[in-house]
Amino acid sequence: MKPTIFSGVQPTGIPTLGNYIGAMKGFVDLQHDYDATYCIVNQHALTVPKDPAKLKKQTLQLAALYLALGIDPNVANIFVQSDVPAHSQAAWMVMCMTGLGELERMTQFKDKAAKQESVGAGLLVYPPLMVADIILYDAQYVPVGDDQKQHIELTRNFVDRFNARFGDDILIKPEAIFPKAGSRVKSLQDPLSKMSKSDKNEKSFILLLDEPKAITKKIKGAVTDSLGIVKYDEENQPGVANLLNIFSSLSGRTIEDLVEDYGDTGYGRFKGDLAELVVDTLAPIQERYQKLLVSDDLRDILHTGAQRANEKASVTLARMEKAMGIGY
Ligand code: AQP
Repeated sequence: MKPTIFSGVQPTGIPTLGNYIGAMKGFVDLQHDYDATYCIVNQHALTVPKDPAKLKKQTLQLAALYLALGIDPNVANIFVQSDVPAHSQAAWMVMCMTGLGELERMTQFKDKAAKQESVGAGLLVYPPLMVADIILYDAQYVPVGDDQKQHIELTRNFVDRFNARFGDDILIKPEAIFPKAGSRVKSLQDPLSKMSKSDKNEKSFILLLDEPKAITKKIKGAVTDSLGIVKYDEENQPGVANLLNIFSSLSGRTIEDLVEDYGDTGYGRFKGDLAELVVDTLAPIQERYQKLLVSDDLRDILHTGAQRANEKASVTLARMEKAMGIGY
């Protein structure tokens, strides 16, 4: 039997190159070697106010993008979180066994709460929903970006606590899988902070559907330094290090090879080649996406995916409920 993986992305807009390199590229690369389940986590998207029509549209857009990236629905299961009620049912049990202090310590909660005028309780209890997402599919591995480290740790601690209290091996303890390069792609304008689609500065991120011209402009305008040497030095040259990670992830070339190639030739050729690489990587994805978005198959794929996910998730949920004494 293949090992199991689970991961998800929020339908909060067109994903960035950071989402792709940090997580979604791995979804495609790993699908044949693992029993893979990939979710569109639309309930997570409710943790900060969202326009309902936009959320619906973005859910289908993300489904089309999953497929356009190369996820094969006959190989990996793709579904929408809200189609599987077990996620919120299991999340309740997770919440009841998670300390308030643990949740208040989550850096993503602190960061996101600081940006809101009024903070909904969902923002605080979003990590237990993520724990539920993962454990319901008996996931052994979770391909994610580095910003999710703390949430995976929370999941692992929860599984230990649950199994210690109710019986060994009821839940599977997952491990994170981070990409070799680009586990945290940085903003093109502030290489000390994460590339995020919600960044107010559009020059800071590349969206997977950006036009070639915009991509080239953003990469050529990426903040670097005045040293003019292509070298991997996160501390003194964070902008260049970020571009090297992107280059290495998309080309499959090692950082050492890239450094040797571009060395002290300045940043012009380096940025130009990287822009071309990003454009060439995204062009076929964009072409497939446009066709998939209007295809009748999209809803059928999600419907079948939800059925499969419900079957699997209800088994784990029943195990959890039995262990906790829910039912009579
Ligand atoms: N910059 C990044 N580098 C590497 N990985 C990243 N991920 C996100 N940003 C980067 C990974 O993408 C997956 C899906 O993320 P999400 O849907 O939970 O969204 P997010 O992390 O909230 O992404 P954004 O772009 O920052 O969205 P907004 O601005 O809406 O909050 C995860 O595996 C994540 O690690």
